[in-house]
Amino acid sequence: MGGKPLPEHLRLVLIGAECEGKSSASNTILGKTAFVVNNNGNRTTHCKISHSVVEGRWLTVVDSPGWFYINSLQETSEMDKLEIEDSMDLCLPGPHAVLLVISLETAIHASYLRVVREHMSLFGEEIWKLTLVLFTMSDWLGVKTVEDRIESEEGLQWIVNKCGNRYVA
Ligand SMILES: Nc1nc2c(ncn2[C@@H]2O[C@H](COP(=O)(O)OP(=O)(O)O)[C@@H](O)[C@H]2O)c(=O)[nH]1
Ligand SMILES: [Mg+2]
Repeated sequence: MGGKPLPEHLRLVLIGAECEGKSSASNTILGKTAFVVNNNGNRTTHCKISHSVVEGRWLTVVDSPGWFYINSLQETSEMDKLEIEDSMDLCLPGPHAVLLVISLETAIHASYLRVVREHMSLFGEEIWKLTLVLFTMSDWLGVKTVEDRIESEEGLQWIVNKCGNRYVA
């Protein structure tokens, strides 16, 4: 594989709407239960950092509270906005990559897309250069592929394209 070698200490931040699987994915990446997963009304309210050593490399992961998927930036509480913004500062000097977490079962209609764009604007346009889409809930796909899913959703194509066509499932 081409590209830059991985840094000795990799710092990642996970962002996205609520219930897309950010905390679950963060735990999977770290290989331990570091973050509380949403259930019975429990939700991530603060960003939180955790570390692990994976294949001999230091890994830092910041999990963040999401925005409600149909709430405009204006409708998101000031507290949630601050927490979402703080996620980038929690792993100074900043993340190597930002994972925008989207469930493969989420319908990416126009308002979902607008809400993603509005909340991403909290970090400035430059953030997109560091961002890749992390697709969760791949069990939902069945026999379809991630590529089928992207092709079927114009909004998803826009997001993936904005991330320089970087995505993982
Ligand atoms: N079926 C399925 N459920 C998942 C997956 N990842 C997370 N979940 C469930 O989705 C819900 C939200 O997950 P969570 O990680 O808390 O999402 P967050 O709000 O984005 O942090 C929880 O009930 C998880 O158990 C997945 O890959 N497949
Ligand atoms: Mg969470």
